[in-house]
Amino acid sequence: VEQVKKKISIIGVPMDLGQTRRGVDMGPSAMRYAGVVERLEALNFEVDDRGDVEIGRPNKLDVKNDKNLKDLNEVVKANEILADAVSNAVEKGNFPLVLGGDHSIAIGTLAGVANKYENLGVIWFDAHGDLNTGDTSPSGNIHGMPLAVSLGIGDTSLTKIGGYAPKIKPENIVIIGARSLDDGEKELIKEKGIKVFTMHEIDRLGMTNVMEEAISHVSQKTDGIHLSLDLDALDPIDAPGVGTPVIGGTTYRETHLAMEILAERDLITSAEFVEVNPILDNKNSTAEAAVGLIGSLFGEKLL
Ligand code: B3U
Ligand code: MN
Ligand code: MN
Repeated sequence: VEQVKKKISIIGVPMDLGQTRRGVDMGPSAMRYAGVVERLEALNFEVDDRGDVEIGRPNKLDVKNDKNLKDLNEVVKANEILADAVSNAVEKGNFPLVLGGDHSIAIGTLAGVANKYENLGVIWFDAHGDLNTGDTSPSGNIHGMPLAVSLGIGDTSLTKIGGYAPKIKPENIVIIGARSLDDGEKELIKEKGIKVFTMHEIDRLGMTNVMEEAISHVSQKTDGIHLSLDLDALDPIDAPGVGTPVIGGTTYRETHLAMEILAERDLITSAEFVEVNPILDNKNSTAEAAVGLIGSLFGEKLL
């Protein structure tokens, strides 16, 4: 019997205002160019590409305000629009697949998803914690803050996006691949008891065990799980086209395996792939890696 597959709504978010390296706004185009729609259609999914969310331009870029939140107004506006688009997709019964754009867009994605669930789980692949606030951030870049914001921590203009806060609970989060955490982030991780599998645990346990533990942690009390994958979780050798590469990340193969394990368990209910920057890339290889990972997440097999 042919299984009825969920329709996938693709939402592009050409956002580059959550950080200061231009070009990540072209991430959605690069992933489309790398064949994301065709790849999913080949797996017999019906794909509805909703196009891109509109992003405003400030008159002057990267201006730090007294809150240490760069380009705050434009980031807020775009995330409100994204939250609506994602929310519509979920209401139609579709699987929202969001293509970034910098990681500040996770604020809007989670705002659009989390109120559809009693207890949304989050699996967050990243070299970073993305747990800063304007008070702890060394950069003022909002892409380093979305996980804190979704916990309801930070400036209310960000935490109230979508009209409610918090979106998620600390015990329903797992971070995988971390290797660059700021002091304030480390404190928050301890204070909230957030489960983190750093590169140390991945080296020690191997990706299979990390995924088993991560899934058992995040699937206990949750009724849906969002996957947020920052391409900088991967080693810069395999994903050079990212704004803040950090040496010593997961390999393409390991990350693939993680996606395959998630596909086998069939637990992921929404996903986003972020921080692909074609300007910094080597012949679109990072977008191609992202699309390969998306294929595996949706059940592509080698044989
Ligand atoms: N933690 C640093 C660096 C950073 C965060 N996210 C990325 N880079 N991609 C910050 O600015 O918050
Ligand atoms: Mn990130
Ligand atoms: Mn990152």
